[in-house]
Amino acid sequence: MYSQVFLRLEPLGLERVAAAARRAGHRVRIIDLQVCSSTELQRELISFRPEAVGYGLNYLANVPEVLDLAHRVRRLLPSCFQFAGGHSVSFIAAHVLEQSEGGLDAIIRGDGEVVTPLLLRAVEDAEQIELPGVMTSSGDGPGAPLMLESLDECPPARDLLRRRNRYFIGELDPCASIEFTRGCPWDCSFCSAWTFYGRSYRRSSPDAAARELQSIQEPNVFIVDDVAFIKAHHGEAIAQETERLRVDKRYYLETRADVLLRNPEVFERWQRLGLAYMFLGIEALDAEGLELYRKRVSPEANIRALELARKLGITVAINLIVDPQWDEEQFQLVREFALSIPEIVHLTVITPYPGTQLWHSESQKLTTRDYRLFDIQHAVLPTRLPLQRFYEELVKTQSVLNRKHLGLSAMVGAAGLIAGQLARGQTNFLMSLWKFKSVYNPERQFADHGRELRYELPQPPPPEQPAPTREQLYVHSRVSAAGAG
Ligand code: B12
Ligand code: SF4
Repeated sequence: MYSQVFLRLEPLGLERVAAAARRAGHRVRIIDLQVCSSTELQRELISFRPEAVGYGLNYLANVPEVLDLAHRVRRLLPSCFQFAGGHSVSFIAAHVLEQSEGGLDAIIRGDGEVVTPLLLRAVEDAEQIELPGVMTSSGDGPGAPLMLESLDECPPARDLLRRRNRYFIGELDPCASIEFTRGCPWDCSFCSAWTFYGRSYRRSSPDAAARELQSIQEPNVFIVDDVAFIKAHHGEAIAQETERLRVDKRYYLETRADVLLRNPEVFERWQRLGLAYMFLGIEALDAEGLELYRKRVSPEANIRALELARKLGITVAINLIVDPQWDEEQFQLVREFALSIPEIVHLTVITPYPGTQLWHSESQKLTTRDYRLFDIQHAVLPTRLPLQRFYEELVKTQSVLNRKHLGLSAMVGAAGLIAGQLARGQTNFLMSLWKFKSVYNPERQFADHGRELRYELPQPPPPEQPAPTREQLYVHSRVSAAGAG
């Protein structure tokens, strides 16, 4: 839902996989259904007649759409090899493969760059598919999923995307994306970033990162790292190369309060380089909530980080996690808090995603297993308020927060900026200002629970099953030597 209002960003993972396939000699096209219609997809399938189609499944909420698409493509091109990969599907590969009922031939778990060319070669040579991290109807391939040793290898095939001017985040319109690091050393209970990468942490070389930035045509860049600038010296080294190459852009990144407090110099340097927006996952206002989410940050540190960001002149957006057990009073407290600070406040509803520890502790309580509701804007756990009331309170709070930044006065303030964007033919930010009411709508959100259900998430683990060890949660179980430390 956020992607309909506040942002739409390029599919970097898919572009990297496309680059790897192209490097192996294949002719590759990308259709991003965020910006292309299904008619265009159909036309492309008929004219290009691909021998293989790969679907990006980073998001659980997209699983039903991909399953339906795989059947459509099967009917159109019966001998086409179809596979999927991405973050979310990596945790439930066997389940999705079975649900596809022959629509999908394989699912790649983990990084896609190394194994996709091997898979395509096996398909071309009509060999039996037995590759690490590749699941087929005959089962899982041997060994752990293959990791890309160096992030500098196969930079994303950005040239394959049409309509790049449709990607934006807020007023950073148009906006490209870049990856400086892969992995996260923390272990929050609601998050699957750390379980996906195991304990690995990889960094791009400063020289390659700066050159990639230089090659980007857009004036704005989203740095997609889970936690930016954990290693201050790495951030400083990229900054130095970026300065040397005289790259002039504006940036958006996501990081943690404690990282900002520990490494203020690197953020200050990037602010001078054009860092305009920063997203901090504050998640909870009290120590108890932070403990529950295993955030390993104190409420005081969170407040100090906000003060520091203000001093640095960086606009901050924070996220708070909504507990379905909140009542009217709790929502009121959050509204008051949000209005008392200048930062942009986002709310996301706690959701036990497969691959998180929360999935193992909370999934028995799920009120629904409809993939489409797993977008952290719907309640999939029991609510204390009646569900419709819960959505009314949630949307009321979100509209208060939204008005603070996208209301009339904010628009008047942004008039010059919008005029500049219009002059360059960019309308994404302006359109986003009108969309809020149609997307955030309590009746619509409540009604979403009553839609016809065709595909569900896997059954939760039985309560008597012992909690998995950390290692059992990992997709990438091998720690990469490259760039670690
Ligand atoms: C950047 C980002 C975004 C961007 C999306 C950009 C885009 N268009 O892809 C924005 C800010 C828009 C976004 C939004 C959301 N996000 Co997000 N996002 C991320 C983040 C931080 C990095 C993703 C990334 O680009 N990584 C770099 C690239 C290179 O890696 P990658 O995408 O994983 O791709 C690799 C593999 O997955 C695989 N692969 C990927 N695609 C394919 C395709 C094929 C065919 C193959 C073979 C392999 C393959 O190979 C790639 C190369 O190794 C991840 C966290 C993470 N570490 O993954 C969360 C994450 C994916 N997001 C998450 C969530 C919850 C959301 C939102 C639902 C939040 C919200 N309510 O707003 C929305 C949903 C947006 C939507 N479209 O529906 C969750 C996923 C939860 C889930 N299980 O579904 C994650 C894991 C964050 C988390 N910690 O929980 N997100
Ligand atoms: S929420 Fe952020 S800090 Fe916590 S594990 Fe996920 S990516 Fe890391």
